[in-house]
Amino acid sequence: MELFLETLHPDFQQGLAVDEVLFEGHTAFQSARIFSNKTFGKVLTLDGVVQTTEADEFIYHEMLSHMPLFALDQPQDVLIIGGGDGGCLEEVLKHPVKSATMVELDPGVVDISKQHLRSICGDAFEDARTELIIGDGAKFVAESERRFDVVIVDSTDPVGPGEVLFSETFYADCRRCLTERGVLITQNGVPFLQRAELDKSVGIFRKLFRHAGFYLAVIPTYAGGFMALGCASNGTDVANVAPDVLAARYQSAGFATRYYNPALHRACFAAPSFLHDVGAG
Ligand code: AG3
Repeated sequence: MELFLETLHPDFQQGLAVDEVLFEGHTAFQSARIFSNKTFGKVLTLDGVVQTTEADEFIYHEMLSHMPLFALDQPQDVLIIGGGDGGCLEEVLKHPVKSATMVELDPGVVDISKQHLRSICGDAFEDARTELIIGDGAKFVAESERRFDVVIVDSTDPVGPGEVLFSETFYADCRRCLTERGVLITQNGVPFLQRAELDKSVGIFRKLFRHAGFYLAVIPTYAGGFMALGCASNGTDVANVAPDVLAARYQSAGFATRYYNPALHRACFAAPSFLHDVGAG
């Protein structure tokens, strides 16, 4: 049996049995692999790190998208930075948004995902509301004149091409691209193993935004405990949307979710004590 061993953390590794290799190669930016595993279905890895799997992608992608979208009344325009597998985009498009713009650096990831991961992206790339821009997300938010109600950073970890997506300049540029009520959501790693990364991002959010924090979700193949998702906004307190408002929006949404729900929306902001001083410096 071949075993895929993730290379992300210095002293801890997760291994996934490789049933069948469906793609293996180099894109212009990174090495990519798609293989199947009996428990998790198809698995996408980039530079040796698990990015998504058919079995647990719903947790991550629902929590990235439905948290900001249900926190707002009729959100209009959404920007996704990264997210080339299309899983986040697919969840965003379940809402009646006007547009969903994705800026992805690596066209190779989009291509292999369309080919092998349709169960994750569905027809999201073909949706009339989708605009796919192949390019540098950091440059896009630095230059764009467009404004978005939601900006979601579905990045890789802060090594290699994803590193700039964790900088103060980048977050300030994201803020510039938000509407007054707009919400920024970021992938912020598994805090038990990547605490420094979360401290840095939340510390910057506190400087830049009126509401700054993070929430937690358990995604089995982002191994090492719960993952933190950063959350920042000047006009919307995502953690404290009134329960009846959330419930009403969720009920009228007309689609089912498998992880996200209105009770969890508020509960996932409750952090264990060892994370109470995140971002304190
Ligand atoms: N997004 C996040 C992958 C992060 C994995 N990191 C980790 N285990 N610490 C990947 C793209 C999914 N759409």
